[in-house]
Amino acid sequence: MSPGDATVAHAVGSALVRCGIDTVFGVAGSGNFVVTNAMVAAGARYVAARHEGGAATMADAYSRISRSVAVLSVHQGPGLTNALTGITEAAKSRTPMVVVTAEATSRRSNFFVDQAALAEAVGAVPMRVTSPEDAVGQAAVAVATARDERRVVVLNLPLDVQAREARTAEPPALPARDAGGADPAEVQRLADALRAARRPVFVAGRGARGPGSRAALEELADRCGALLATSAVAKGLFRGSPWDLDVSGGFATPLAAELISGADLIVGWGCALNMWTMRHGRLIADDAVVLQVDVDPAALGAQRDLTFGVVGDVRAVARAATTVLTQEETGYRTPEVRRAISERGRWRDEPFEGTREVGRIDPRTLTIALDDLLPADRLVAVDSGNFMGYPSMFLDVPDEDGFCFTQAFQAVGLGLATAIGAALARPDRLSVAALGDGGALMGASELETVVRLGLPMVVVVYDDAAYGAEVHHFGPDGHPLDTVRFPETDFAAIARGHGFEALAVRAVGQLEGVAAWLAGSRSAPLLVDAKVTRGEPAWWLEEAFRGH
Ligand SMILES: Cc1ncc(C[n+]2csc(CCOP(=O)(O)OP(=O)(O)O)c2C)c(N)n1
Ligand SMILES: [Mg+2]
Repeated sequence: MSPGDATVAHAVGSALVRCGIDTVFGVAGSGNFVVTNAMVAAGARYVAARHEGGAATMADAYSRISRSVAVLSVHQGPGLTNALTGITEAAKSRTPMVVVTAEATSRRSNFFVDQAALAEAVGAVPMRVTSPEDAVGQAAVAVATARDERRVVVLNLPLDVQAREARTAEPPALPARDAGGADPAEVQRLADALRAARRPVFVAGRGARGPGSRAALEELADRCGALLATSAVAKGLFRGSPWDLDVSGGFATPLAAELISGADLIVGWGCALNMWTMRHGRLIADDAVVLQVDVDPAALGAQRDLTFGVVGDVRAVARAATTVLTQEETGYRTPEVRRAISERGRWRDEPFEGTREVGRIDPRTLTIALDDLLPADRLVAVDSGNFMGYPSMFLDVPDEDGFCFTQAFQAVGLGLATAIGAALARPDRLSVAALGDGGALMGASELETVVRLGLPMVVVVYDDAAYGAEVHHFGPDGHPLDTVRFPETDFAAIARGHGFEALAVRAVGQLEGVAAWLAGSRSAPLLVDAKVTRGEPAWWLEEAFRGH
């Protein structure tokens, strides 16, 4: 017995683990110490982050790649407010996550803030443990809500309730929600539309990342002759298919953009078809039929006007539609299209002229060289900024678990924590964090975490010594740019100080250091401070600013 074992805090912690939680991310303070230790005692793995913002995004990324409910544990008040950006990203992305947070009992406490209102404000579901009698059941409901409704639940643990004597109880068995089989009439309508289409394109999103969805979508696409694309969050889903167009939207290759805009029918599968994925609608032909399939009725048409929507789970609806379409159609799958995809399906196939600047490397040249060097079995996490398209477009990934894109809130600074959480979910893969210099410094508190956890990770900083996004957006109009430009930062020295191996890269030849690290023991992580050219804005940036 440890002190605190008889308390409500302990009972809640062990109940969460009995409900299936295996990993907890957090920063331990007095208010969440007992509940966190109870989770560890019950068998959960605890990952200590150095900032709650890092912990929140690690939990989010871990959940996305492991497809399990993650737990974030934070101290009352500032522990929760520090985590809010990451919680908002997770809530917007429908990540199943439980935030276990202590809660100040008295308004006189410095730590007091209206935590339920904070949760509500960022799209999370506030819950509270209210008594020893109900504590275990309330913990179980929090996990079930996160899991079945794909929500972020903020489970408040008031300090006075935490300290009370627990009533022992097993968490109630909560039935899992129905997997979302669709109305047969809606499936028929979908099948009819697919049969009538001459040039159908499927765009799969986050809701298509579940087990079995790829196979179900490919089978249906075979029946109607559809080409296959994804939104950025599902990048890699159709890797290996000859009909894979890769990502639709700002990161789409010229060929993918041309083929998607030539479609006469587009189906968003677990995909909102939002302004990013559809380039503000420009990728949709005026007379194209636009359909959407989603488990959540409220998601249908929320981002885009539809011809019609179908409520249901992606895999279930795709399978049901496949049974209706008995005959295979050529659809969009002509020999010319297949050849074009094989010849021009990747960004690397597009010729470009690198920008030149003394002592600096073009970001495309850099990324293509890294793509050649890094093992194919990789997991790429990307931060936000002008640079972000280069790793997203030029680093190939093996499947949908090879890419973790925490960009629903478009926050700078989440990239490193994303790579850490994803790496813990897939330790068999090389995790690659692609960051701007701004995002790297914003998330730098977790550099120590990478080293402490012994993660053999590669961190690439696209270092232009600036908030490049702002420089390129405002610079051409003659605005003063002193607020968004910075002196050179020696990221290699910062990283070495944490225990990384590190090198600065100004030319392709200097990437030999990366090859040497890959061939070595990888006992310390590697940071590459790539001093990138600053002359040109990235071509997706204009798109980004249109979305404000
Ligand atoms: C948390 C947060 N703060 C500010 C912004 C606005 N913003 C968007 S991109 C950017 C610059 C990021 O700089 P860096 O990481 O160096 O990438 P770069 O644009 O230079 O490639 C900023 C400040 C944001 N999106 N999120
Ligand atoms: Mg920068």
